[in-house]
Amino acid sequence: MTHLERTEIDLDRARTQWEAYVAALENVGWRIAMVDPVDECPDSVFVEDTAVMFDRLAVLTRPGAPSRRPEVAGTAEALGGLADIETFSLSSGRLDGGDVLKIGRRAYVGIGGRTDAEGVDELARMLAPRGWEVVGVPVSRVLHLKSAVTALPDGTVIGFEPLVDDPSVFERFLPVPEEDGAHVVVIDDRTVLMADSAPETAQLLRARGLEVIEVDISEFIRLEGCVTCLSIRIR
Ligand code: CIR
Repeated sequence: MTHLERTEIDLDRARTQWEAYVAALENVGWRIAMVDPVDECPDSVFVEDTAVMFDRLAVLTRPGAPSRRPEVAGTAEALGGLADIETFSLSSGRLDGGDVLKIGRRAYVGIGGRTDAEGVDELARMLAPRGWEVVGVPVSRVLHLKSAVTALPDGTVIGFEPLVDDPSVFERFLPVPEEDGAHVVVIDDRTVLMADSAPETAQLLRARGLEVIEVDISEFIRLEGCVTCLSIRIR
């Protein structure tokens, strides 16, 4: 825990919520590949932090919390079982997947929480020849960049303003009324998945013409996670 108080987690409820999250992705047609559980890595359910997809390239990260580094091997193994996926392992600095927000062929990377400038530099050098632009942005009020902001299918960045260091770094920024409303998983051009604990934001997004699927992830929010962290999407 970094920004929240440590509280007791209801493991049964967490399992039920995780199963419903997986089912929600399956229901909209995603095929699920599981990363094997590792009991010694209690944060490993937040699998997003261990790899980031750029086209068919999976960048295996160097998590900012040293206790989370052993998680990467399991993700690498699961990715190795998928066809057409190339992998690259970051070798310097630190970088968590939760700090990487991709919009088009630009990746905004939060620096300050778990990710440092060295990790961002290596990522930028490696991705430049592949046509990706990497832009470092400050993060100081939350754990990861995507704890503060995510993006709608049309590229509009949404965030709960009190937790966003500098909304002006994004081309289009839309403030949302709830902290949990800042996190969406883009399912397709007109559908997003989000936590059910941000009903006003869900309404706001529906009014913009989006279909919103809601899931209960309260136990993971108490661990400083959100909807994006529980999966790595390969498109
Ligand atoms: C951690 O501190 O690393 C976990 N308790 C939470 C990680 C959440 N991951 C994410 O937002 N991408």
